[in-house]
Amino acid sequence: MTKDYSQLWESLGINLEKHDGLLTVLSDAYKNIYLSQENRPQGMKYFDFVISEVHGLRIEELYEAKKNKRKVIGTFCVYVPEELILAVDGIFVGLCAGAEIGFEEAEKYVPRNTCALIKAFMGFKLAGLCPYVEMTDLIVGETTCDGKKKAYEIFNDITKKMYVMEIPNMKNESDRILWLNEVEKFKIKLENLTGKKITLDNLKKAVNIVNEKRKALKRLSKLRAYDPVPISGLDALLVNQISFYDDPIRFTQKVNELCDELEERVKRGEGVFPKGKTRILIAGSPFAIPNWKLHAIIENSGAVVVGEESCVGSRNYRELTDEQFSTVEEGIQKIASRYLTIDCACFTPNSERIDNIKKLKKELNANGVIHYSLQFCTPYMMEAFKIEKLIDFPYMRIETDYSMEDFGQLKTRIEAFLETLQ
Ligand code: BJ8
Repeated sequence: MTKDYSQLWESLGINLEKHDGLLTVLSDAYKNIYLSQENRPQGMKYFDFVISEVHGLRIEELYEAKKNKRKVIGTFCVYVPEELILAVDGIFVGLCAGAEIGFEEAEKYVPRNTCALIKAFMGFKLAGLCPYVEMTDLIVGETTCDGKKKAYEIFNDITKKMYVMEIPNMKNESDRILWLNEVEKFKIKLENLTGKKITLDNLKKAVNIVNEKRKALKRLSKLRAYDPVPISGLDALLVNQISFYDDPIRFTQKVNELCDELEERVKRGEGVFPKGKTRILIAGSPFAIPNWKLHAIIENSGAVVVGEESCVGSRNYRELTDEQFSTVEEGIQKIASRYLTIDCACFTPNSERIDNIKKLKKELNANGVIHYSLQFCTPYMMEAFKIEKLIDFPYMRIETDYSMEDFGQLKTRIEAFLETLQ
């Protein structure tokens, strides 16, 4: 950290003692997992800095923005349209958490067998460890899986800030109408919250900002198709995770700078690992910061992760919003239909997801796919079985959580899988 933020944290009601402990654990984990990697691109220095300041400088930026009457809107799902938040000059932040923290507190509100992602976002808040939640003016949930739906009711009792968007479970014409209606309602909610109207001009600008961010992430993804691969899976994962926290314009610029450097590496035939490494695509549940476990295991077992078919990955940036619209209503329609292309396992049927996995595996020249589901995440656990029956390439299913207890066992299984790919 560049300075002492204790006063700021204290003003947000953060538990300073526990928070210090959290930062120490995080910084040690980061050193061990990230800074120990060899041959990292120079462009990762910015992302290292962002992580070192994730509860510091970024929180201070949000604090300053709030002083200038800007609103901070927290989200948990890639279904929440960032474009509308930016159009009212709001700040979008992801609130999912990827560490086993505050679980004891969370389990006083939700059953033990709730997925780690839900217990973590509740736990961070209940343990007084999340400055982002404290910074928010509105927290947007969505009716995706049952666990989230019910957790949001409880989270609202705790925070009094929840607004929930109804996400349909299917993609029929009536569902499209329902969803368009929800996006329109969200627009009104944001306008009322901020006192700012969404105009054609600010909506077009916002759509462009988010499209540029997605284009930069797509560019990064494409560069991972090369052999030797110019960036590790761990580093690419980190960039994707930071996309939910950083200022979008600055982030896009930094990702593009990183990609310029990676393109040079590719031209020189240089990689972060030697040519011919076994290449893995991970598919499944999201990876919230600091959930780096699976990537770390795979890359410490002699393979490289070349892509994530995940909401912290391709599901977040695959589709752009059509920028050709000439009224606000038309823009809202384009945004609504773009979001309905997301192939979350909460939908039924969700056959496009299998096609997307096949396509991504091919594009990234992956040798095999590891399907990762968070334990108790029924939608992804179920789809993992279905996918297995419909593909003809090497594939393994993993169910895990945020704990390190199964680290050894997972490493053994993954090493055995990798051996079959050689
Ligand atoms: S669009 S994946 S971000 S809902 S892991 S809480 S599904 S039990 S996070 Fe998700 Fe939106 Fe879908 Fe993506 Fe439930 Fe599963 Fe837990 Fe999950």
